[in-house]
Amino acid sequence: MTAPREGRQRRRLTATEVDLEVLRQRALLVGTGAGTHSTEEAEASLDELALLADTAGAETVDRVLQRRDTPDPATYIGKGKAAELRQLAEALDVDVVIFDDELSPAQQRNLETLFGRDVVDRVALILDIFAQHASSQEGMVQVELAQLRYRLPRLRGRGLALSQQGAGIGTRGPGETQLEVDRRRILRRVTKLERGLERLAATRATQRKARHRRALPTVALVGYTNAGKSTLLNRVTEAAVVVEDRLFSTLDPTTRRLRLPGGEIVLLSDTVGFVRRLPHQLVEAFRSTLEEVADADLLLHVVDAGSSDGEAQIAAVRTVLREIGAGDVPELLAVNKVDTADPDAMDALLGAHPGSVAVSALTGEGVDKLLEAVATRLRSLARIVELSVPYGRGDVIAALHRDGEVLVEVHENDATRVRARMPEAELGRYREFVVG
Ligand SMILES: Nc1nc2c(ncn2[C@@H]2O[C@H](COP(=O)(O)OP(=O)(O)OP(=O)(O)O)[C@@H](O)[C@H]2O)c(=O)[nH]1
Ligand SMILES: [Mg+2]
Repeated sequence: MTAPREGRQRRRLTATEVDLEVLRQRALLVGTGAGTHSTEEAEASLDELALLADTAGAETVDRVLQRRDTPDPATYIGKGKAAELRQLAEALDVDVVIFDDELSPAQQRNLETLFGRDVVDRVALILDIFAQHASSQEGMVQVELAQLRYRLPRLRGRGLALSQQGAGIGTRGPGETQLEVDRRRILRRVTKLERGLERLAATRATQRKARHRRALPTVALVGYTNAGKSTLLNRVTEAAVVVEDRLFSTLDPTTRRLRLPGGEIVLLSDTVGFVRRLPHQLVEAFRSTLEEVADADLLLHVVDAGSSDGEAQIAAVRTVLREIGAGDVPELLAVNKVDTADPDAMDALLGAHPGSVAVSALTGEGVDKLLEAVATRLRSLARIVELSVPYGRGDVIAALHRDGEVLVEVHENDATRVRARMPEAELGRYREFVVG
């Protein structure tokens, strides 16, 4: 790890952060074109990397786009290019070289040796930001787990931060290397964190079930990081979620009750924002948080119309949604920041996405219309109905379980009373049993 530059303030780091941290370092960004199909897309990804680097506290001094279809197994980029980059890094006196893709442990090691500087990849950078922003117990556990899973294969020859805390009496067997000790310690820690997360996930699942029993429809805010999800939640509910002009402000889900214009009460929840190629270690670690999204009745997808690549952000969000099993949840698109966005960009997004609504979460413009649209969509999706089914009509009860979601089933004197969430389309078949 490079020594801190003089006069630069450094925050105290946790052991797991030490070799990921890129705070206030001079950074050289290397675009790789990974996962992109054109130079423009690769540039957009590199723009995003610059934002991520900035959020992590690094200062981007230069950026190079080095497209490569098949990465070199040893150094990712070719040997000649690597030598050029080394010269550039030296000339610019950078502390860290950040690659816009995931590097294999060997590639990272080789590049560090070659450059004589820290080399960080996109995954480590995003993990670092998450580590800085996590504040809840669950959030911190999720991030640490993702970091450890990332670090484990990269242990060899790295700082071995954990070993610096002392291996402890009794942990070192005869002939055992420090590396093995470290690996075992990390594995134990991973297991412990996983257990902790399972418990937290179970609590979350219980809460979710309780919400289901109350039969309130749930709407999940999703979207690219910095799109304005938390601002919108704050605008329409009494929530006081932190809003900031930086990436990944929100890591922990917040849920609030919201009264729609028609009087229906729904639960609206805010959650972590997405980016292109969200590291799989994070998606894995945040699975229980993201399940809230997959479980929602409706997704309110917020897109920042002021960003230069709104469409690409929408696509990136949908990719992550599919990854977390939320690809089939109905979605309503809120085209946000109408107060400042370029009207042409606004129109393009609205035109390309029928049913989308223009809003400003900041000024409140269009928000009433958006809530109307949410209410209409929810009504078209499912209704919560009370039915009274005479004993002897077990076939109807079975059909209800098949067609809808039975929320409550109570046995009364001469009939079973059922509260169920049903798609509007199926409702007609049960008309004669509906009460109230
Ligand atoms: N001009 C304008 N700015 C907005 C609007 N909505 C949000 N913002 C700004 O956009 C930035 C990000 O807003 P957030 O609400 O934190 O965005 P988010 O989607 O929750 O972001 P993450 O939690 O980081 O994923 C803040 O600076 C907001 O003030 C809007 O309608 N108009
Ligand atoms: Mg937020």
